[in-house]
Amino acid sequence: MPNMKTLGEFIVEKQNDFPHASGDLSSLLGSIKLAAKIVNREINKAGLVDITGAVGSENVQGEEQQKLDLYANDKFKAAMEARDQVCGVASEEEDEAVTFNKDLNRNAKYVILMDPLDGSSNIDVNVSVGTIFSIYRRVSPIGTTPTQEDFLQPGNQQVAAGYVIYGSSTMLVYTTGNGIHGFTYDPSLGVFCLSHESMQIPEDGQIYSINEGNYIRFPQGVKKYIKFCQEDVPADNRPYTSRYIGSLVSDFHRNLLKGGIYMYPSTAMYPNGKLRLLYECNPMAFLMEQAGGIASDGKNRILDIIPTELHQRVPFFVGSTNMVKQVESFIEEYPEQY
Ligand code: P6P
Repeated sequence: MPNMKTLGEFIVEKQNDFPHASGDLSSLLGSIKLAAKIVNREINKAGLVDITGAVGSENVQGEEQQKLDLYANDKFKAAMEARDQVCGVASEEEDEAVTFNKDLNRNAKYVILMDPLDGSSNIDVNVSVGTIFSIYRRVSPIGTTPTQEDFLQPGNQQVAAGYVIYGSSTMLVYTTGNGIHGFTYDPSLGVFCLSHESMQIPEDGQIYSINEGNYIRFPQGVKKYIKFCQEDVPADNRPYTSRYIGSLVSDFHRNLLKGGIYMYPSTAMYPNGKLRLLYECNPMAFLMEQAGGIASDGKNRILDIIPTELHQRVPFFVGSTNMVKQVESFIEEYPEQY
């Protein structure tokens, strides 16, 4: 790799672009990097050790928790608590936000929200899964116990966001608001190396990602868009290709590189959509906008939605600008629920 640069070097280099940066965010990203390596090690041997399958409990979403869900949750929480930059963590796997009450953490200025292992039901069938994280500056006073308001901030207040994709290779992709950059893990060296600097998504794409098994209960506008994707119009590169892995991070990452749209609209089972605003949609929306794409709930910019509860769900449309705008126009033209 000609200009091999590690994630750590890149973070410090970019931090120097901000002369007033204290280095706390850089150190926080370093702790995420460490936790990602630990989780990656367990995922890569999941078939060999007793860490796959369900634990027999459910999370607040009512979803069966996988052993690796809880393992990843514990490792990322521990990594955050061990550093003095984070005063609290909200997680898909935790009913309430976890506040760290050691002085070390109470004086910290960031909170982090995360889905420690998204798509975990795919682990047992060896399909890629991911970690998603979102970082905010706290709004409560330094030195106090963080409050709900620290975690219920709109996505446009994020200071950083990213994901780890545990796939054919393991990558960490993040933004601090100055572009989106991808790093590929080299297990022989134990480092993440810069492999995709300043990623940009094509404004048009030919890939649409949606669980068409839910078609019958999709909103009318979404049904119209799916048929639009399937029309035989070679001059417009249609029909598009349908690709749906069932793992948000994997579908998102492929569409980011190739162009495309990921959609999780409201369905019969999830009338408000399935994906969670705070630790799935907001971080992915921040990343996508940094890559030149857009993200909405079908009508409104995801990053401008004012959260009301920790685990709230929203319909999610994210990807190439022209594709998201196209489905939004169908939703506007055909407002019927389904
Ligand atoms: P469905 C995984 O549970 C997840 O949150 C996303 O990673 C994925 O895109 C979606 O749900 C899959 O949901 O209902 O199509 O199985």
